[in-house]
Amino acid sequence: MKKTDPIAETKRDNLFAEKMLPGDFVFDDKVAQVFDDMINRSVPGYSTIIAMIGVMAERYCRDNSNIYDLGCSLGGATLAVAHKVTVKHYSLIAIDNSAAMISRLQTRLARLNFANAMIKCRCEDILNTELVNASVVILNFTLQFVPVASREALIRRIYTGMRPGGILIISEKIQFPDAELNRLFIDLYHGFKENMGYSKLEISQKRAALEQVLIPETIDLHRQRLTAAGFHSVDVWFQCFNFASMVACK
Ligand code: GEK
Repeated sequence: MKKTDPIAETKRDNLFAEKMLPGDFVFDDKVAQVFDDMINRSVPGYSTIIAMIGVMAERYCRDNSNIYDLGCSLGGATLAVAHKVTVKHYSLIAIDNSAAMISRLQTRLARLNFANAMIKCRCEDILNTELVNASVVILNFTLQFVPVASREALIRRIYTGMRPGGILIISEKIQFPDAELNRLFIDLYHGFKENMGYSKLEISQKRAALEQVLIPETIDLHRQRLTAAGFHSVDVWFQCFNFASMVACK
């Protein structure tokens, strides 16, 4: 099995570079085409988070269990897990409701000779998908796109579908209760995006497009929801500005 990803066709993200009419962000084919570049230049620490998801999955994956990557996009986390986990018999189930993402992920897996391996791709809404016998569940920057009213039920269903001793890894853009720190982190984040080559116009148009679609919450709210669902240990393992990743243990 090849260790490197030969997909060099991922294009540079300039979707918001020209002045455009306002509209909500959607995960369509245009986004899927540039997604790797977009997420790497838009989420501080993305590559570290992806690598560490692999490390955590390797520790927690159990024989004959399932690992779910919910909202997998092009499979950044899925591939990190597939490369790290050494357990022989397990299934890695990558789910996204964007047909464009799933189709590109399938092409990628075929090129990497993973197509017939333990990775299964499903184009499904994670609010309806079946979750069973999970030792590891990954929600890497996905819950933030789920309607707020559906988040509690989803977390509870994930908990129910997990084995005792399993972990949920959940990464999110976050909000801060302190208004000054909230402003500071957003401002620092915009500085990060400028450093990554996005113009002020791109940053503001993308921000407007995400406003009604990506709803961030506080770490406290995530912690409360996870604890109320039954997870006994919950904490942040990574944070950079207004992006954080938490781990929750069943
Ligand atoms: C990564 N985890 O690279 N059901 C299924 N998929 C969904 C749903 C839903 N209800 N809502 C949103 N999505 C990836 C990055 S991106 C994060 C995740 C970002 C999917 C959506 O189609 C998109 O592919 C993904 O969640 C969010 O590690 O773009 O900031």
